[in-house]
Amino acid sequence: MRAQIEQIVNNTIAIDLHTHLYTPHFGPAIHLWGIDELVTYHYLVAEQFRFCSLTPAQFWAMSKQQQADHIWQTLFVDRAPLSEACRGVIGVLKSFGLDTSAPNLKDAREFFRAQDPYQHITNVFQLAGISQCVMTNDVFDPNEAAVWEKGFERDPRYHAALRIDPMLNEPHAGYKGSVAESRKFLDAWIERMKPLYMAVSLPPSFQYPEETRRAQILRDVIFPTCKEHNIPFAMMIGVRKRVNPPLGDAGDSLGHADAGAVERICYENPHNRFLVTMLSRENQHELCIAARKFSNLMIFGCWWFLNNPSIVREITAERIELLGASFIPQHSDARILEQVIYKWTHTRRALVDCLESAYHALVLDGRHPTAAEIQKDVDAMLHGNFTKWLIK
Ligand code: HDL
Ligand code: ZN
Repeated sequence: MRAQIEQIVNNTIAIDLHTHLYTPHFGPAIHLWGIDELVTYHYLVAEQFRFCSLTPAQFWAMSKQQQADHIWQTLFVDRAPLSEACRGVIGVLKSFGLDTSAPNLKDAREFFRAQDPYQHITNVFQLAGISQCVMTNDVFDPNEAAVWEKGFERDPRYHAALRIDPMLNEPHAGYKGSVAESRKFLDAWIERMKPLYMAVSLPPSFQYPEETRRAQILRDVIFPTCKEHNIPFAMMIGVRKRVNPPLGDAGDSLGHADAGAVERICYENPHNRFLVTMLSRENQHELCIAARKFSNLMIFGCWWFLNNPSIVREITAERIELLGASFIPQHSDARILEQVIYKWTHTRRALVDCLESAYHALVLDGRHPTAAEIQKDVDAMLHGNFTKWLIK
């Protein structure tokens, strides 16, 4: 049965519903690919500080290539690349037939430099087994907004997601509009971007309802706008930004949040559809129970600090036990193009293990799943549950 599950999981193309990938139109500052970006991924930036005496200031003073050379030496030459993020880089090199024990990045740089950016995207999606991805589009970033305002030919493989963190989390620095102005602002961006969903990340302290501007904007602007445009609202809950500011993107942490806020939002907005992921391992069981209570709640992914095989297996096993195949097991959260290769390879490995265990238990209890039944479950988890959530 394992071989059958493996064959189905490895041959079912997935939709990657949350990434930080961009098409080349958005420019080299945010369309990131190649070995220097892979090796300076903020997960590895955080990890290399644990093995070297560099201060953050000294690290950031180096060029991107110098940072990559330093990280390669520290995490990949001076010792075995043991962590999930390190193994991911190894997996990417292996998928292109590159030397995973190279003493430096010279050959890898030559390989990536020789790639045509557009053909490379096709190659990478094929290696990752994904057909489409959803970007994270920050309309409050003037550089990104300018690309949208200028217009560009959309790549059907890259969908938009309207990310609105400044509107909800930084009113002082972000958006200050009235309810009417906010709705007009969102209507205009939805018209321009045609996003598959609207999204926000929220701190562990997130509460709903509460007497705050954030709760008022959610109630009076976000939920009605999503309902009117018939798009889901994605809440990614539990991030504590910049607990160590000098580390930049590597400086965020997490905390336990109140899954009750998710339940109250789903209960008060029965005609809205929600995508929710939570960052704390301790929130996962509560989130599964919330999904059992509200059929307008679709839980997704083993987000960020949870995207480690030991935790992915634990979370996916409990989700299967509590929700069957009615959840979305993973998204890559990839920031650098080639990361989708290892993030989806690692996801499929864990999913095969969890499904083998679940179907084996089903056999013990008296029913042998057919190949068609296994395929139906895997289709739902890797793309069907998401596409179903978009059309109502
Ligand atoms: O807010 C988010 O979407 C997070 O995924 C952050 O981008 C985080 O820095 C990240 O890259 N997680 O993988
Ligand atoms: Zn993300």
